[in-house]
Amino acid sequence: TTSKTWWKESVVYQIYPRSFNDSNGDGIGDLQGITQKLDYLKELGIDVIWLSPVYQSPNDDNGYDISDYQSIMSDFGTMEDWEELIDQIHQREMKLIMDLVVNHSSDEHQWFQESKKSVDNPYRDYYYWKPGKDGKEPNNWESVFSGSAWEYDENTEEYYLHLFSRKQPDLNWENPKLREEVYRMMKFWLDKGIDGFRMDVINFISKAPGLPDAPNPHGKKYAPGGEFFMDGPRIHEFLQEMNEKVLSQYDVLTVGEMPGVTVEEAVLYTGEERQEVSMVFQFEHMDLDGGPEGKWDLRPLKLTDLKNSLSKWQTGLDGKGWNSLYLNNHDQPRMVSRFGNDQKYRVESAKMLATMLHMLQGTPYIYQGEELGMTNIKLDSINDYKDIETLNMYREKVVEGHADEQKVMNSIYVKGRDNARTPIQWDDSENAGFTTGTPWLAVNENYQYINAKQAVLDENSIYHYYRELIQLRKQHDIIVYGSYELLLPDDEELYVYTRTLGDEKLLVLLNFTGDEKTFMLPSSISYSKKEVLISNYPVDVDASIEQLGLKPYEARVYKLK
Ligand code: TEU
Ligand code: CA
Repeated sequence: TTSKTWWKESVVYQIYPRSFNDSNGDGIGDLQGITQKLDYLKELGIDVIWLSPVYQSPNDDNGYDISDYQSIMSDFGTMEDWEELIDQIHQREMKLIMDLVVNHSSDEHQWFQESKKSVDNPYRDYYYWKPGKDGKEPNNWESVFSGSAWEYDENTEEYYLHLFSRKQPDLNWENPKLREEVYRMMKFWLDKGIDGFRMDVINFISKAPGLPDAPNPHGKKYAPGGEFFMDGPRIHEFLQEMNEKVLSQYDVLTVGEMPGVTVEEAVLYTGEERQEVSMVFQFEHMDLDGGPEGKWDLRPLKLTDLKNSLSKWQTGLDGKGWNSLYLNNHDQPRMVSRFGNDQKYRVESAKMLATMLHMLQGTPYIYQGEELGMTNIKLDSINDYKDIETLNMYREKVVEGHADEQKVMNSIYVKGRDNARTPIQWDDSENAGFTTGTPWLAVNENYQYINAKQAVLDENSIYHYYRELIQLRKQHDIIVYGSYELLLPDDEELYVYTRTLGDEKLLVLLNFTGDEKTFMLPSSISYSKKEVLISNYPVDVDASIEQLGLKPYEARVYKLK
């Protein structure tokens, strides 16, 4: 059964600080810039802000490489700026969750600096150090950011593990001293008043003993070792310990980012009696348009795959755990470019996708700019890109591997993380009002007509549609707690589902195409009263719903009784 909890009824808004709002003209978004925009977020109606990392960092991976967990990145401001920010958030009755990045630190963290000094340094076991095997790396694992997951260090003649960049050495959670340090650091932030954590790749922290080689059927130089570090042997033990020692003493929202997590594992992570995390970010629906070679191996999305996947998570966690709902974040392309139509039907399809997500069971996350219908970008040259994943992949494939440049650039246009990281488009002035200086990453040139100022003034904008969706969640328990059922499972054009709570039903109708489509109400659905809760086209509320026409990318939600 599902208990009622504030974090189930909340809508979360993610801020990627570097790209949100620059207050001092250095081209980089910052904490004071965020504070200036809090009224905008309050007006939108969101309950919780998730702040991507703002800690001291050399920015090899834009703050996901932390060199000091208890101080603020100077590019973003000071601890006083941060205290002002949380204070202003709380004054507006919103909450703040912070990013917890403890699968790895920066190689510039003091722990790592000590660790690399000698094999018997007290910090040596804070990380994974190993001697080479036959003059090569200790195993064949591939880094998520290309190349080997091991880096050789001449000083002690050993390798250290880094699942991400070589400036992100993996922390060794087998070491109880490291765990205690992490718990102390978490308490530091919780005692400063934060309302929870988003936990970066938290299901990677327990590695299989011995770190065995990954299967490598195609005889490549390196191979993905996921099965030896995703949902590893001690992961539930570590999370329960973290909960017992830290989280249980606070009333918090925790969301574990978990690539590769299955529904069965998610039931364990989010089952309330198990005391691990509130919810997880799963990746299944993000992987449907990638092929066997991974995200850059482009595949067209089949709507039935998306429906099957979301339905599995909806029914699999109902009454057993809790879903998080997202289509965007700082690692993913813009949803309207990816799943909708970012040209002729940009507004309609963005609203349709938002309807799909916000009517599901779970806690919805909005990524900055999503509420404006911001789109992907195409920058002319690889030199205009900043993301380390993109740059490393390009180097490996084009510079070293001699792959077709145009093909690789095309995969970057479709999937590159910088699509999500272009500066927020506040208005139609220079640099979209993001900065008075030179933005750290190009502004999308469509800011002249896609921007917050326009959206707030236009009552038919995507922004106002999000406001409406958020308000509806506050008014109708069924949106939060109702059970999900998929209709028309084999339809490649329409996504139709119901939610049920007591004697009420929601009927959610979504047209995923640019054409008009007809919907026939299945005879299994009976009702005596109907009401339109929201739609992205004008609707004749009295018209019969036994058979109805749906316009291009139309979304419509009925409440039936
Ligand atoms: O992302 C985890 C992760 O696996 C991503 O690398 C994701 O799979 C990839 O971006 C999709 O191509 C988290 C953070 O969200 C990401 O920004 C960090 O780069 C990464 O961890 C390392 O901290
Ligand atoms: Ca700045």
